[in-house]
Amino acid sequence: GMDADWWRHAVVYQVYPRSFQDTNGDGVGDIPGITERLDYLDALGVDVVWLSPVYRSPQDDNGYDISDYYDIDPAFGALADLDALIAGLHSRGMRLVMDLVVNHTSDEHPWFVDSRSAVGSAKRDWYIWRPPRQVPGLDPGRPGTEPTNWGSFFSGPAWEWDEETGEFYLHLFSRKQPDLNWENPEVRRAVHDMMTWWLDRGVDGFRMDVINLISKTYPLADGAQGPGDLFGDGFHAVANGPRIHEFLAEMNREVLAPRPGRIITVGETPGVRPSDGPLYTGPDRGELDMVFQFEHVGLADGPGGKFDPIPVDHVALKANLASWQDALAPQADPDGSLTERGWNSNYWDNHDQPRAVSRFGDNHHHLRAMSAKTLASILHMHRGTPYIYQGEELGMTNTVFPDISSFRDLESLNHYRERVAAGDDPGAVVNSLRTNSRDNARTPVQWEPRPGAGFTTGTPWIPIAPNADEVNAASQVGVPGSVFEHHRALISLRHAEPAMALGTFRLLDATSPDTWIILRSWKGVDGAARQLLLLAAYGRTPLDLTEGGALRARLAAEGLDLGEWADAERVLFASLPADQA
Ligand code: ISL
Ligand code: CA
Repeated sequence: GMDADWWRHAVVYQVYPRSFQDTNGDGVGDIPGITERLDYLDALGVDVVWLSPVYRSPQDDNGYDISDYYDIDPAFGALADLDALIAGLHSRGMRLVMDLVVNHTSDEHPWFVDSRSAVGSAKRDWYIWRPPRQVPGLDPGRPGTEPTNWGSFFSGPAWEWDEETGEFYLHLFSRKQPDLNWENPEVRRAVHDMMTWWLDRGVDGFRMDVINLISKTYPLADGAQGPGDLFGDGFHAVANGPRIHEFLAEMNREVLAPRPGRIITVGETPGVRPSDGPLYTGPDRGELDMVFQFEHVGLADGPGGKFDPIPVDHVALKANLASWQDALAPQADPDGSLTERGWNSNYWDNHDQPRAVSRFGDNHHHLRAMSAKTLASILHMHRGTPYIYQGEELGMTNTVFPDISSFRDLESLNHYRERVAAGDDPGAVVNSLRTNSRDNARTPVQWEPRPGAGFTTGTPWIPIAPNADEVNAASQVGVPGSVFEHHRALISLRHAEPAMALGTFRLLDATSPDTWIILRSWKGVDGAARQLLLLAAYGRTPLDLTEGGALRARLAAEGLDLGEWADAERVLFASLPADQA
């Protein structure tokens, strides 16, 4: 019996099933493996498990290409295994969020098989088909006759030619992920029915894959294409489109609203800006509880995109997260009470991002754990629901890729093929993939220091990172000072301390590249007041907190007197070097 806003106090843990725990030695993680590890998740203290897709799928994009929304892929188990997982979670007071991938299906989904069978198929209009562009001298279907100049997210054009019916279909992702046509009310109804079926089965919510791409801007039109670009930019024609809020409000009315208080929803929304936050997540809007923004992770992309990585500017990173805090800050009413205008979801890591400790911290041996703990403290001190990606709670790092054969992700492999075909040096392309490849996040969870890392007794589908003997759960659970115990302490603090979940947010010393200082303030209805202060060193320079020091003076100029905190009941020092703590 938690309140309707229970998810504002919750911590979500993402499981990428393929890499979490294998139980049958085939090298692929499975649902029984998750169930076996529930006591571990319970010990960590998380409230919700978000499960990346386990539906039946040809696995072109590791399950983000679904061929049957009502069944489990045999690689992961069966429906009965999912029922057992739900029961195991619920008996421990945890909930299950399923991934909902409905911008596209697999090309092997019966809907698409029907749709491509004939121009006159009853399901033709469930996907986005267009005749070829008429180009003098080019046969229909040849490169250059695509309906628009858009590239797909996974290299190559966003259109695939269908010889049989003489038209192209749209696929923003791989050619095995055709986009559904959300303009068609039958499509929307089919998705709503499917969601209801899963809720009736006991799942507690949805993480909605690229949900802000479901409304396209019609007529579909060419996007900007710079000199040297292989394709034009279709993103602006498909992101946050004209009917997106209508579609989400309809879904909410049909599926979610009838189950008030129980369901948690988070939309994955690349390209949203802070001003979009209240539109997607405002309590008065009836759309989603939260959205994932991408601006902060985008700070690591260079001019050439994610495979042209640049070091993250720390001051810009702080500023970006603070801008989201401001955009979704509660409104203070005349009587002093606060009205929520939306809610943030806060993350460093997921299955599409390289490991946070490598990207935003320092993964070298002597700084790795301290970096991971500092990042965890910073994440938790932002207002909003924190999302932890499997292995993040252990400080897992990016892996080492000896050559192209150690990559598995189609995004990396397609990019390699495309760039090499365009004449780039193969070694240089591999090098460009190393920092930001999604495979960094997808190496198996490191449970124990032994062959297979406790993940599998067989051959893992992707190589285990070489530091598994050093970085693993066995050496951290119950060990004071470990990254795992730091996460556990932060989660339990969030549950106990209303200022952590609900307090207002203030960033101090915003322009310093060496600090990350956050003040959270909360007032209860009975007048009780609580404050939490995070003083984190970011980078290699320890904080100088001495009286008369420059930092104290800067904070004093912003109205924060550190002297008043000298005997504070609880000061959360985020993993300062031992001599400072
Ligand atoms: O990592 C990305 C590619 O550079 C992102 O653009 C990513 O593709 C985007 O965030 C959408 O991600 C989601 O949908 C994809 C799937 O591959 C990702 O794993 C999923 O999180 C298509 O379903
Ligand atoms: Ca398995």
